[in-house]
Amino acid sequence: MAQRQVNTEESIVPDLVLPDPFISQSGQVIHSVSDWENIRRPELMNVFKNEVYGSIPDDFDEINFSEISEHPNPFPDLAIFKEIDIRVSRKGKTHTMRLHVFLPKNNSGPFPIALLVNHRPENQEVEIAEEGYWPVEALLSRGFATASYHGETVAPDDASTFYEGVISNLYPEELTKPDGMRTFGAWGWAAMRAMDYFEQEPLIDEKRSAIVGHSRSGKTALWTGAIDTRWAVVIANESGCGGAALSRRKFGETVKIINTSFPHWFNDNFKKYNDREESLPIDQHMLAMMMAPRAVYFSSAREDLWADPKGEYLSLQIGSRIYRQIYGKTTSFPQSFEGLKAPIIQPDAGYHIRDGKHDLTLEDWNHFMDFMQLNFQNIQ
Ligand code: GTR
Repeated sequence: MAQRQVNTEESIVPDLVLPDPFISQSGQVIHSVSDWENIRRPELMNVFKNEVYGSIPDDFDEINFSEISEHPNPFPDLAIFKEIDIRVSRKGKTHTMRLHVFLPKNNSGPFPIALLVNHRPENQEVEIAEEGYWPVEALLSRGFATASYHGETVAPDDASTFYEGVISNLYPEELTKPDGMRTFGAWGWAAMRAMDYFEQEPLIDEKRSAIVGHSRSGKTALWTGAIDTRWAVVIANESGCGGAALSRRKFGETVKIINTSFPHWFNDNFKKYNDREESLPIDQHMLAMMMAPRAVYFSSAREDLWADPKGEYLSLQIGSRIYRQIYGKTTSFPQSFEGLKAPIIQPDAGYHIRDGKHDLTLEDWNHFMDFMQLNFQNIQ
């Protein structure tokens, strides 16, 4: 039923009137890094937490990492393979999540790392390591370590059971809060625990880390990258509505459609904006800005109209003002989306659009690797 209301006609996209990132709630004009970081960024983070994604509680009593061995190493010549159980306790209860890690074998570390948030079929984490979705060999051959976890290791992707993981185990009080932790919070929490693991692993250079996600996991990567500034590079592939794409364009998937199909993804407050995108106090260009001064990358596919490729591009193009106006950089994007020819691989913010459908492919990763390499080089 919802499908009938979907617009994929550029000619009927409403004129864009976006909330101003550089005017604070009290009307103050934001010019400096200190005003941005102390006033406006925290204000916007609160709005995203309260009105859109819900919280990611970060308190727990204990965390430990144990290496297990369930699968054989699929790349014994190329990689050191680690299957890690991350065990987290809070108030006498425990949740255990699984992380898969590949480290280049024939070089000396510490290695820069890309973490993939996975939502492809469960129990196939190691199997997918051979496909374009998670091209482990290609990553290793360019000197990157890589890791992945499945969303279901912390929260089932199901409206009636999503809390039967880390939420009911460790943070049950979140369930009754209208701005409480839902699946994006839980999936992001898992990425933060993966980062906790990276920080104590001598072979990983966690200062050179990227979080990568496709589609619903792209939305997760963005919200996690906003909350957890330990990620140097944040990459969202075809993340669409509630991810990279501007909600006010109402092109492809809309706030109402996503909240109806996936009521467990965003917090309860976000439902207020069903069919009322204009009343959102934020739009997704502001989420892109939350990554600054770290680096952010969006990507789209031409046939993926459901995710609104142009809306994904515009939010980054508009959001990239943060690097120029606040951080004094030269980062910018061509005015015309339609005229884009090549991937934009540059410091701070990058983008590509490729032919084809909604998917995460080796072609996408090749551009991500170029972007990571360039941006990791600039880290002290
Ligand atoms: C779709 C959903 C999108 C996107 C996608 C995916 O059904 O409408 O927002 O997240 O799933 O994750 O593949």
